[in-house]
Amino acid sequence: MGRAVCPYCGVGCVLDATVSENRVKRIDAVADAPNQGMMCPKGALLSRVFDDEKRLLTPMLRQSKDAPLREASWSEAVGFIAERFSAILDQRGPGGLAWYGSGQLDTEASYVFTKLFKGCLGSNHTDTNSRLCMSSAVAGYTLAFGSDGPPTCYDDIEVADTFLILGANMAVNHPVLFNRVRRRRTDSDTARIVTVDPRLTKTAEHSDLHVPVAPGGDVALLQWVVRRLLDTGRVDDNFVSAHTEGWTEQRAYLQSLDLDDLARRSGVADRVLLELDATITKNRRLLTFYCMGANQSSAGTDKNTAIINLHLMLGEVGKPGCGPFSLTGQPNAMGGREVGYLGHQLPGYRRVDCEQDRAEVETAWGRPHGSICDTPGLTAVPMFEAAARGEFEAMWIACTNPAVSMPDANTTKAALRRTPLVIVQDITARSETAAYADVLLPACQWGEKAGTMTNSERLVVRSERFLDAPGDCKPDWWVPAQVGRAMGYTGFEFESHEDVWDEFAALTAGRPCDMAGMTNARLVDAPLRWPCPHPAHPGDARRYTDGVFGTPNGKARFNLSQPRVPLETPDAEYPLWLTTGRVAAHWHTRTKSALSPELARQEPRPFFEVHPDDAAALGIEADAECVITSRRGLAKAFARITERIRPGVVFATFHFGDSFAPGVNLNDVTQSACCPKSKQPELKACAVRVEKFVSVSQEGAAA
Ligand SMILES: Nc1nc2c(c(=O)[nH]1)N[C@H]1C(S)=C(S)[C@@H](COP(=O)(O)OP(=O)(O)OC[C@H]3O[C@@H](n4cnc5c(=O)[nH]c(N)nc54)[C@H](O)[C@@H]3O)O[C@H]1N2
Ligand SMILES: Nc1nc2c(c(=O)[nH]1)N[C@H]1C(S)=C(S)[C@@H](COP(=O)(O)OP(=O)(O)OC[C@H]3O[C@@H](n4cnc5c(=O)[nH]c(N)nc54)[C@H](O)[C@@H]3O)O[C@H]1N2
Ligand code: SF4
Ligand SMILES: [Mo]
Repeated sequence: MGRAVCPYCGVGCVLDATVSENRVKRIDAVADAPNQGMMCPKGALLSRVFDDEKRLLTPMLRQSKDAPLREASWSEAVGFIAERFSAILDQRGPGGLAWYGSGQLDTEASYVFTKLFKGCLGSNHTDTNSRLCMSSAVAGYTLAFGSDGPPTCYDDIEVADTFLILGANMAVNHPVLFNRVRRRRTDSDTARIVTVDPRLTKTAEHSDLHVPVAPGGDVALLQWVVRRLLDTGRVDDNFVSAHTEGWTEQRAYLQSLDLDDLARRSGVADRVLLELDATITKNRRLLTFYCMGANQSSAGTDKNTAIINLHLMLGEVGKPGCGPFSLTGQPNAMGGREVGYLGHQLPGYRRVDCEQDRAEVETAWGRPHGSICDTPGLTAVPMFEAAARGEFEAMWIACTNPAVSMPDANTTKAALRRTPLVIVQDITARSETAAYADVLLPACQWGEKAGTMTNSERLVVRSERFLDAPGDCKPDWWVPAQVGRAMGYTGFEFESHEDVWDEFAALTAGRPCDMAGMTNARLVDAPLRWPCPHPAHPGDARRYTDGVFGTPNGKARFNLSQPRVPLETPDAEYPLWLTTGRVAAHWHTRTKSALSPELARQEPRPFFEVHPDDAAALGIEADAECVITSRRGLAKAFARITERIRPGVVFATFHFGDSFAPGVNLNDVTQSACCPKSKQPELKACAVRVEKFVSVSQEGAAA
C-alpha cells in the first residue's frame, strides 16, 4: 500500500494504491483528505499508466545532431552535460543556457533545478509550462495583495452562497472539486452557480445561469457588473476604506465607462446580464473560481484584476465562504511558484530583481554575492523564439512536452531543431519533444519516487514511493543535483528528497508561503496548508483574515483593468474565433492518459465544435474531416455541430500531437501573443478559417 497525491489535476486528490509484486492493483480515494473519498476516472485508472512500451529506461545521448542516440550510463550522461555546460559557460556565458520545466515536477525537483540554474550557472532563463497556465493568476494576486497565492481554501465551498465560475470547466477539469460545489448547491436553499464561458459546457449545464461571454469579453462583463454595484450603492464602504487603496481612481474610472458599451463588448444579452447582476448581489458570500478562460489571454492579468476588484468592492476577501479562488491546473503548479522557478522568481516568493531577496538566497545557498543575475530571464514564448533564432546553446526540458503544448508550435519545433544541445528529461519516449533530444534522461514516475506537491488551496501533500523504479529511472531532483556536483558546485550533497525539502522549507521562513513548520515527519503524517511557520503550527486555512494584506502598507490594491480585445480578431480571410481547451478523458498531450484504453476511447480522435449556422454556411456536415487554418499553420479535426457554442466561435482541444497523426497539432494554429503584464500566451483566442479537408487523391479523382 502507498499513499500519494494524484499526478493529474490541481485538485490534489489523495489516493491509496494497493500494490502487489511491484504492480498497482487498485486505487482508492482517501476519505480524510480534500477529495473526501472521491476521485475521477483519471485517478481511478492510474494503474494503467505503467504499461508503456515506450517507457524510457536508460539515459541516451548523441555526440552530434546527425548521430543516432545511443544508450549511456548515468555517469556518462551527467559527465557529458557537465562538460558541455562548462564549455558553454566559458564560450558564451550563462545566457547560452535555458531550462524549461513543469508544474508536474515535485517541489524538490523544481527547487534543485532552480538552485542549479539561478544560483550556480547564473542563468535566469528558467521558465515552465506554468507560464502557459498560471502566470496571469500570479500577476493578479501579486498586484492586488502584494503576494501570490489564494486567500481561500476548499472548505469555503461548504459555506459559500454564490459560485461564479469564469473561464473554467470544473465539471471536466476539476471534477472532484465541482462535486463539492454541486453538493453545496443541493444542500443549501440559497446557493447558486453562475458559469461564464463562450460554450455551454458540462459545468454550465449544471449551473443556475450560463453567461455565454464573447471570447475575451470577460473584463467588459465584470466591469459591467461592478459598475452596477457602484450605481446601486452596493459597495462595502467600510471594507473599502479600511483595507484597500486606489478606490478613488477606480471609482472615477468605472464612472467613466459606458454601461451599454460594456454590455456590447461582453457579447452577452441584457436579460442575462441583469440576471447575473441579481444573482451576485442577492446572495452574499461570493466564491469565484477561475482558470484558463481567464488566464490564457492577452487580457489575462486584467481579467484576474477585474475578478479581485469585484471581491474588494463587496468586501468579500479573507472571510469564510468567499474570495477570488484561482484554480491551479497541474498537481504542483502552486509548488513551483513557491520554489520560484519562473524567470523572475526566487524561492519563497522572492524576486530576482530585488537585491535583498537575491542576497538572502545567495547566503542560504553559500554562493558568493552577485551569483544570481538581477535581470528576469526570458519567459516561455520569447525563450523558444530566441532558441529558434539560434540564441541558446543548450535547453534542458523536464516533465513537459512543448512541441505540442506551446502556442505557435512550429516555432517551438524550429527552436528544438536549431538548439545544439537539447536535453529532455521524461518518463517516456512517446513525448513529441523527446524526438528532438540530444540527451534523453529517464525519470521515475508517480509511485516510483517520494516528493511533495501543493494543490490549489495551498495544501502541501507528501507522496510516498511504493514501487521500485524500472531500469535506470531516477527521481527528477536527483539529476540536476548530479550535474551540479559534476560541475564542481557545492550544495548538491542531498541524499534524499527529505534533505531537499528541509533546505527549501527553511528558505521559506518568514515569507508569505512560510513552510518552515512543515517537517518531513509532519508531512508524512498529514498534509498541511501554508502559512505554517513553526512545527506546532496547524497551518492556516485562510489568509488575510485580519484584513491586513501582503503589500507594504497592508492594504489591498485596486488596479485598473482595461477591456482589451484579443490581439488577433477575425477578418475576411480568417473569419472565425478559435478557442481551445480540454476534455475529461485526456490529460494534455496524452502521454499518460492515452495508455488507459478506457480513457483513450472516450474521445478517440481530434474534433472541433462549431455552431449549426456556421457549419451550414461553410457546407460542413457532422463528422466531416476539416482543416482549421490560421496565419501560422493548420490542424485537421472532425466537425461536431452543436448549439452549445456561440456562433462565430469554434472550439478544439490540444490533446493530439504529431505522433497521433501528422497535421493534427492544434498549437500549430494558435498564436504566441502574450498578456503584456504576465507574459502568458493567448491560447484561448485566434482568428481561423475552417474548410472541409480534401486529400490529394480526392482532388485527383475530382479532376
Ligand atoms: N481532464 C483534464 N483535466 C485537466 C487537464 C487536462 O488536460 N485534462 N489539465 C489541467 C490543467 S494543467 C489545467 S490548467 C486545467 C484547465 O482547466 P480549465 O481552465 O477548466 O480548462 P480549459 O478547457 O482549458 O478552459 C476552460 C474554459 O474556458 C473557456 N473559454 C475560452 N475562452 C474564454 C474566454 O474568453 N472567457 C471565458 N470566460 N471562458 C473562455 C473554454 O470554453 C473552456 O470551457 O485543467 C486541469 N485539469
Ligand atoms: N492550445 C492550448 N494549448 C495549451 C493549453 C490550452 O488550454 N490550449 N494549456 C496549456 C497549459 S495550462 C498547460 S499546463 C500545458 C501542458 O502541457 P505539457 O506540460 O506539455 O503537457 P503534458 O502532456 O502534461 O506533458 C508532461 C510531460 O511530462 C512527462 N512526465 C510525466 N510524469 C513525469 C515525471 O514524473 N517526470 C518527468 N521528468 N516527466 C514526466 C510526460 O510523459 C509528458 O511528456 O499546455 C498548455 N498548452
Ligand atoms: S479530480 Fe484531479 S486530482 Fe482528483 S482524481 Fe481526478 S484528476 Fe486526480
Ligand atoms: Mo495548466
